[in-house]
Amino acid sequence: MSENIKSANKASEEIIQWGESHGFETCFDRAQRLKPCPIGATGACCKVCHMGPCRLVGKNAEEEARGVCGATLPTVAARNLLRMIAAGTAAHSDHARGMAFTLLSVANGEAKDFKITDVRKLYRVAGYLNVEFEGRPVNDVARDVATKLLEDFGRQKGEINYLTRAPKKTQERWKKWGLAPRGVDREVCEAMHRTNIGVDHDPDHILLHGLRTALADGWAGSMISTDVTDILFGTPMPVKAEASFGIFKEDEVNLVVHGHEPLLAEIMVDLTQDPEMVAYAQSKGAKGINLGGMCCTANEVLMRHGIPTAGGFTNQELGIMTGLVDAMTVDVQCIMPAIAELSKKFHTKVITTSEKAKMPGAIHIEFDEHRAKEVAKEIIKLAVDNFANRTAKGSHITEKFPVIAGFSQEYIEYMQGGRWRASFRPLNDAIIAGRVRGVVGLAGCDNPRVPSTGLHRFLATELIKNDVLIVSTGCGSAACGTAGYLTPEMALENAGPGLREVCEAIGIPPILHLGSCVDNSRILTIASAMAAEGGLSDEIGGMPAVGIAPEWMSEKAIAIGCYFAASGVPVIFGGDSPVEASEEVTRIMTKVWMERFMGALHFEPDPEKILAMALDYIDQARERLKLRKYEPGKFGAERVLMDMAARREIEKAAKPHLGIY
Ligand code: XCC
Repeated sequence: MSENIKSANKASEEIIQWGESHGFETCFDRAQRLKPCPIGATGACCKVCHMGPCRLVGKNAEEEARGVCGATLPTVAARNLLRMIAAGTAAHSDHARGMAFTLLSVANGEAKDFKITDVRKLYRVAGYLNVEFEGRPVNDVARDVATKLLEDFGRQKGEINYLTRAPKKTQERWKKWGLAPRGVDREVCEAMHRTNIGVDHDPDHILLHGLRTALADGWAGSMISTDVTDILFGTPMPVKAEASFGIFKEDEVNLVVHGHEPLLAEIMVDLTQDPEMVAYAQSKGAKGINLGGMCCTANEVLMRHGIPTAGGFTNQELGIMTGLVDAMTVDVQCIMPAIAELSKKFHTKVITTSEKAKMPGAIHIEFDEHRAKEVAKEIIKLAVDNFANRTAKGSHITEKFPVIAGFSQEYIEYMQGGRWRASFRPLNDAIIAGRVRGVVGLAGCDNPRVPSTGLHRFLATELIKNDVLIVSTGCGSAACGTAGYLTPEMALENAGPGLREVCEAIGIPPILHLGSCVDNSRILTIASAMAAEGGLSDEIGGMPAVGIAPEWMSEKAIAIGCYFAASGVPVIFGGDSPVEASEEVTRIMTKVWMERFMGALHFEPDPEKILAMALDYIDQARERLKLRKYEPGKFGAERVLMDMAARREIEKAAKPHLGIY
C-alpha cells in the first residue's frame, strides 16, 4: 500500500491501492518512477535538426546559451511552445473536420443513420455564415453550412468565418497584430515551417504566430466542432446524470465510450436500448446494456443524453481495474496506450475505432459514418459476448454522484430570460452589483503528477466560496462531477452568499458544465455575448474573468490557453512552465500579451497562488471597469428566494421537454 495519496478522488484512490496490492501498474506508478527530463521540461532542449539535440543548459546558459546553429534559448523555448500549440490545434481541428464532413454526408443523404436534430441551431449557424436559410430545404442549408465550414480548414487567404462573432474591439486587436487566422491548415503548416531549422528566430514573432494558430483552434476548429455537434445531436440543455465508478452495473453489460469523437457514441446511445440488442444481452445472461463514458466522449453524451461518466483522463486504467468493463471503445486523443496491455489482465476488450489511431494489443473495428449502426452493433455484440467472461477479479466500487450538466450558451441565455427575452442581462447585472465577483473557466486535464483531480477540487470549492461563478469543461468537469460538485446543492452548501443568491434565483448550480474540451469555444461566445449585453467590458479583454487549467498535461490545453490569452482572458496553468528556461519568453507571454491583448498565459504550481492570482485579476478588472468593489458577505441575507424544487416544477410545467432537469 502506498503512503502517499495519488488521487484526490476517494474511489480512484481505492482502486489504485487495490491495483498496487495486486501488482497492476498504472500511470500513477509510472509518474513516480519517471521523473520529467529537466531540460525538456523547461523548454531548453532543441531537437529540430540532427546537429543536436542541443541542450541549452549550463552555468552561463540563461538567455545567452546557443545551439550549434546559434539559436538562443528564447528562440528554442518559443519554437517548442509554438509546436505544442500547432499540435493541439491540429487535434481539435482534425476532429472538427470529421464533424463537418459528417454534416455534409448527412445533408447529401449519405450517412443514413444520422440526421439533423437541431434545425434552430443550424439556422443560427447559417446566420453567422451568411447562408440563406429561410424557405429552403433543411438539407440544402446544411450542405451550404458544411461546405462553408470546411473552407475554414484549407483557406489560403482571407480570414476564418467565425472571427466576426467576437466583439469588434477584440477583432481590431487581432487585426492590429496580424493575428486573424486564414485557415486552420495553413496556420498549422506555417507553424511547422517557421519552427523548422533556420527559419523564424525572433521569439516574439514566433509566439505571435502561436497566437494566430491558437485562434484558428478556438474560433474555427473547436467552435466548428461544437456547432456541428449541436446541429447533429442537439444543443445541450440541463440534464441529470451520474458520475464515478459506481455507474458500472454488476448485472448488465458495461460498455464504455472513451476518447473525443461523439459519432459512434451517439449511435450507441440508442442502440444499447434497442430491444433487439437488449434481448441479445439477456440471452447471454445480462439484464441489459449499460453505456458509460470516459474523458470527452463522455462529456459529449453526458451533455446531450445524461449518459453517466466514469470520469476523466486518469480514471481510464482504473475503470478497467474495476473488472466490470466488458468493452471499451477508444477513438482519438488522451487514450493511454497502457490500457491495451492492462485489459489483457482482465477480461475487458479494448476496441480502437478511428482510422487514425491503432494500438498494439487492441481489437480494431473501424467506425464509418456511412454504416454507423452496423459498426456499432458489431461492437455492442462483442461487449455482450464478453459479459460471460467476467470474473470476480477487480476493485468493485459503488460510489457515484448526481450531476447536472448540459449548459450551452443557448440554454444559459434562455434561463436568464426565456425564449423571447433570452439574454445575459441578469448575469451581467449580478457581476456589476458584486453578487457575482467574476467568472472562472476551470478546464483542462487531470494529472497523475499531483494528487489527481485535487487541484480542480480545491479551486472549485474556494472559487465558489469567493462568489466566483465557474464554467467548466473537459476533465475539469469530470473532476468536479466525480467529486459531487455539479449539483445545485453545491451552491447551498459551499457558495458565497452572493453567488448562492444568484444560483437560487436562476436555478443553476454554481459550476456550469459546458461540455467537452472543444466546447471551450462556448466560453468564447458566452464572453462575447456578455460584452454585447453591455455594462461590463465592450470586448472580451477586461472582463472580470480568468481561465484556469490546474492539472493540464496535453498540448491541446496549451492551444486552448493561448486562444483564450489572445482573445483577452488571463490564463493560469498549474505545474511548472514548459518554457521556464527563458525569461524572455515568459515575459512575452505575461507582460507583452497583457499589453496587447489583455490576456496572458502564466504557469504556477502552487494552487493557493493560482487562487490568489485569479481573484486578483478579477478584482483588478472590476476596478478598471469601475464596478462596485466586491465585498464578501454583502449579499445573501436580504430576502428568501424561491427554492430550487419550486423553480424546477415551474420550469417543467413551462417546458415539458426540459423535464429531465
Ligand atoms: Fe484529454 Fe478532453 Fe485533457 Fe481531458 S481535458 S485529459 S486533453 S480529455 Ni481536454
